[in-house]
Amino acid sequence: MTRRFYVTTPIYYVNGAPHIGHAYTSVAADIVARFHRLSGAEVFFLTGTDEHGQKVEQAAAAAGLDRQAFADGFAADFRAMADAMRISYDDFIRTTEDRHKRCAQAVWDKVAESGAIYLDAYEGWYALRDESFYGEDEITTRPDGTRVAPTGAPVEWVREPSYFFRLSAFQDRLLALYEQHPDFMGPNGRYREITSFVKQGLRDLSISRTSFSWGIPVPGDPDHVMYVWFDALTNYLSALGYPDRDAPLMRFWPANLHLVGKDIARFHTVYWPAFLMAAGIELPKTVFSNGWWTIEGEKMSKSLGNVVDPRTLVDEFGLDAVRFFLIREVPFGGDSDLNRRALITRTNVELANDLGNLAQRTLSLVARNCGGTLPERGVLTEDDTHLLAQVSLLPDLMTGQIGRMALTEALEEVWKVIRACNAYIDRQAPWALRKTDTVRMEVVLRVLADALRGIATMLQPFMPDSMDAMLTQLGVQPDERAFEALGTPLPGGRSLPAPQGVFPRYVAPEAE
Ligand code: ME8
Repeated sequence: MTRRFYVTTPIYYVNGAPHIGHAYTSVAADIVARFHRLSGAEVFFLTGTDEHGQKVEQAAAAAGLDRQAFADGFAADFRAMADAMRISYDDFIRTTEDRHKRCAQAVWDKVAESGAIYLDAYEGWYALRDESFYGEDEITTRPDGTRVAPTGAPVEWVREPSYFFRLSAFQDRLLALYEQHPDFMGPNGRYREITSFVKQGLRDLSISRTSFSWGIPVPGDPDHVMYVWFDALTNYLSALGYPDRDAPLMRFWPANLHLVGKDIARFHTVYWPAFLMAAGIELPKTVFSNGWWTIEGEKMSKSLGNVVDPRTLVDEFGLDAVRFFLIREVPFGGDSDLNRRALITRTNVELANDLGNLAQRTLSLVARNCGGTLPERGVLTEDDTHLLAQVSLLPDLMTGQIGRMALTEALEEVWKVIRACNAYIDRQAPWALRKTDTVRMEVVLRVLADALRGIATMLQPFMPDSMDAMLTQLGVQPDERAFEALGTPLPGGRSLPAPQGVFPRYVAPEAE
C-alpha cells in the first residue's frame, strides 16, 4: 500500500503582505512534501490564508476597503509568494470559502454535542496582534503605562458575552498525550515549554466574540462569530472535505505534520488537540515549530521598516540560493538572523564553489574528452567505491533526518559528500589522466557523474529548479529522478547537453 503523508503550513493572516518569515515556514514544509513525494509517498500539502478576525477587520477598515475585497487582495499576494518560492502545495485554503465555513461549523457542532461548550461572559485581556486572550498573571506594564502580553503585543480589556470551551477539563488528557506520544511535538525545547504551561493549569477558553462581525457565525447563535483561532485551526480538515467523512481526501487525516512558527505552537499543541478530542476526531501526529528570523539582528516590523519580501531577495540572489540559505543557516527549529554577508558567503562558498564548480568541472571535462556522452561504468578502485558508497548512504540517512525535521543536518550530510567529491577530483586529477590514461579518466568522470546524480537527486526537495537543471545536464530523464531510481545506473553513452553553470557567484552590484 502506498504510504500517505499530509503536511500543512500555517494559514497566514491577510492583514499585511507576505514576508520572509512566512516564506520560511512554507519552504520548510515544501521540502518535506517534496522529499516524501520523491520517496514514493502519496502526499497532500496544504497552505492558505486566515482571513477572519478583528485584526483583519481593523486592517480593512484602516485601508478603507470592504473586508472581503481586502482579504482577496492579500490572499492573492500570499498565493503569488508561494508560487514564486516554488511551494508545491496541492491546495490553497481560504477561511472565507464556503467549504471552510461548513467545516468550522461542523466541528463546532461536534464539540458542542460533547458538552464542552457553554455560554458565559468573557472579561479579561485580549491582544489584537496575537488574536489571543491572556490571563492577568501574564500581563506586564511598560514604563509608559501600556500593558503588554508576554509576546510584547499590547492588550486591551475586553468584556462581552462569549461561548467558552472547557479547556480546563482537558489538562490530564493533554499531558497524557504529550507523555505517551513524545513525537506529538518538536523540537524538544517546545515540548518542555508547552508541558509546563499545561501543568500550571488551564483556564476555559473564550471561543466566540460579539463585539465585531468579521467571522464565521456560531451555529444557532448568529450574534456570535467564532474566535478566529477556532475557525482557523479547522482549516486542516476543511481542505480534506470534512464533515463529509467519505470525502476522498479524508484518507489523509490525521495529518502527519503541522509545521508552524514557535509563536503559534500553543494554539496547535494545546487548543487544537483539545478541540479534536472533544469532537472525537483523530489527532495529528506531529506539530513541529520553527524558530524565529530577525533581520540584521533586529526584530522584523513594519514600524522599523525592515520587513523583507522574499521575492526581493530572490530577484537579487536567485530562488534556490534563498531557499538554501533559509534552511542551511541555522539548525532547523532554532532562531536565526538574516544578514547579507551570511547570505553572500553561503551562496558563493557552498553553492557556487563547492557544488557549482564540482559539477562544472566534471561536466566540462566530459564534454571535452568523452565526446559529450556519459562514460560507461568501468573497473572501480577502492577510492571510487568508497566515494560511491558514501553517496548511496544518503537516501536512508536523510530519510531519518527529514523524519525528525533535522533539515539542516540533512543538508550537511549532502555537503559532506560534496566535499568528499571535491577531494576525490583533486586526488584523481582527471585533467592530468587525459594525457596519461584515458581509460582511467573515463572511469573517474563516470564516478563523479554518478556521485553528482545522487547529490542532485537528494537535493531536489531543497533546490528544485537548479537540481532540475543539474540532473538534465547529467542526462537523467524526468522519470529517473525519484530516490528509488538511484538504484539503477544510467546506461553509458547517453549524450549530454552542453554544460552550463548552475550556481552563479554573487557579485555585489557596486563591485561589477
Ligand atoms: O499566526 N520568523 O498567521 P501569521 C519565522 N493566522 N517564522 C515567521 C516569522 C519570523 N520572523 N514571522 C512569521 C498566524 N513567521 C495565524 C496562523 S494557523 C491555523 C493560523 C511564520 O500570518 C511562522 O510560521 O501571523 C508563524 O507561525 C507564521 O508565519 C505566522 O503567520
